[in-house]
Amino acid sequence: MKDAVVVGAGFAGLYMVHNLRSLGCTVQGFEAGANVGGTWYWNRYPGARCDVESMEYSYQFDADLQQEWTWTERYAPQPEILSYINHVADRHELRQHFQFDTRVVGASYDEGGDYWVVAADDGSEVSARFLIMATGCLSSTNTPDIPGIEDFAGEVLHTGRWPHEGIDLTQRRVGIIGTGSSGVQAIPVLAEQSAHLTVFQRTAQYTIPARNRGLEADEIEAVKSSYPEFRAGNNAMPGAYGLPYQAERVSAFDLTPEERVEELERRWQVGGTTFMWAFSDAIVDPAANEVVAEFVRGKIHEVVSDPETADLLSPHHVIGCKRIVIDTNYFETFNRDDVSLVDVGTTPIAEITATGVRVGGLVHEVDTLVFATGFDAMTGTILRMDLRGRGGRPLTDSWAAGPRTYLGLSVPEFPNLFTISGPGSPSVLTNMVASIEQHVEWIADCIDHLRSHGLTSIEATPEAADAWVDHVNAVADQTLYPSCNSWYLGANVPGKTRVFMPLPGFPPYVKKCEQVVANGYDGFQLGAVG
Ligand code: N01
Repeated sequence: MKDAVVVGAGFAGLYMVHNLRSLGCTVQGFEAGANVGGTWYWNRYPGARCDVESMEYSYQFDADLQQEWTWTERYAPQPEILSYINHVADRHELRQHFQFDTRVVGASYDEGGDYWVVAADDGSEVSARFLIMATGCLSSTNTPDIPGIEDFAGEVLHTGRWPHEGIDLTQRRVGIIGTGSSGVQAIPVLAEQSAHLTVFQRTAQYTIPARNRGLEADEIEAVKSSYPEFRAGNNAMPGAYGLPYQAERVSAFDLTPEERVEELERRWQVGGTTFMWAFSDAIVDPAANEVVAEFVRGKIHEVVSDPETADLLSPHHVIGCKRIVIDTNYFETFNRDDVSLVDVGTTPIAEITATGVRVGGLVHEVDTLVFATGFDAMTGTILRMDLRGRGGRPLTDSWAAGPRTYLGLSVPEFPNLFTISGPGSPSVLTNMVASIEQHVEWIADCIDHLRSHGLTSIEATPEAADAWVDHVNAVADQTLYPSCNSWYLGANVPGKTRVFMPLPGFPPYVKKCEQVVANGYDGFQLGAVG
């Protein structure tokens, strides 16, 4: 029997294996892809890059690595992040612990022996004391069930499963469905690469200029010369990122209208998601939020030459309640003659035909159809496995009313199962790499504690999980996040229970995790077999 099975070889799985190995644990890793990288292995669509700055979006645990590795752009493109992850895997000899091209399809907990029996799609089974899901928050793609899709004569692509060899679109009329982060990044590049691009937009998007650029040697040096302080400062930020953009923030209504516009304009010129930090109440007070939203709508009308197109591209929901997006030339792209915008919010897509997409009475002819329709976020991947805890109870049953975890790390009735950046943890509201490191280190310390005390099981109590779910909801309810149809709520997947899944606020969360340990794993039941 192994000490642990780790599922996934992205940022989380690699660091988990690294730490377990340091404890002297035996580990079997499984990865569905052919190589390491996780989200950065799969999401290879044109224009893919991170929306957290490159000097922040990297591991903190290896001081030499962060000195030796040099990022080239403010926001790293997908190939550079993937080569970084490959470099880390080689540097720490992590690849050898994974079986690639292998998907975990199920696992059952053996109550008599305190271990998991994990089944993979190659028919193999492995037993392990601990089962650690490093499966990512955005790893199961969501493709809407639009009638006729199987009749389409051209290629159908999904941004989250882009062909590794790339695709020549120069002679193709391309249609893209979806204007979330993936669509907004891909659209300007696809417009350049294709003969014609048709964008099918259901909800207009608030997007802020990324103002991406090459990094200068002196700014890289400034961070590298004080990396520990830079990391500590970022980790004290609500989302574990954005230290350079911190500013004294006041309510929108403590400023004059002119001062409000000045601050928004300043942040618009700086670019990036920290635009939303202009006012302390931007994501809690609808009136402050509307000031920010109206500013962005004004920008859209400045950039887009055709007023009707500008209207259609102007969102009217709460800004930030769907994840804020950053872009390079997104709105500018709609000034091109070879780009069309189709509103599928008022009149939904009726069907896909052999030659295109029918909306109302009109078929928009395309040769290639791109789904930028996102993911069954945070729970999709775990729930697609047949996970069975105490008494053979399936996780799908346990989570029927939405994910129920303690700290986003542990599930009652599923002992010795850990979820890295699971629902109920800050995860997608943070710099994911920072959140991942915090979770991995917590899990590794916990396993070390159990082993050194001769214990063989840890399980969240139902009371602790219920209180935690209430806490996550209460924190989210103090914000405007739950006010629109976002994937944070599961609203993008038909039939998915609507529950706000991530927890806003990284520093208090970290403190809580530390307190739980200091209080003897408060909220958990620890046990020993036999
Ligand atoms: O997915 P999304 P994504 N008909 O769910 C539309 C991270 N990420 O892949 O808003 C028509 O955000 C849907 O419309 P609506 C990041 O966390 C990060 O873009 O539901 N349209 C929406 O426009 C991000 O938030 C980076 O009305 C349909 C789009 O598809 C997360 O991944 C880059 C439809 C889906 O948007 C997910 O982003 C990329 C239908 N039937 C991703 N169904 C960076 O770091 C769905 N849509 C920069």
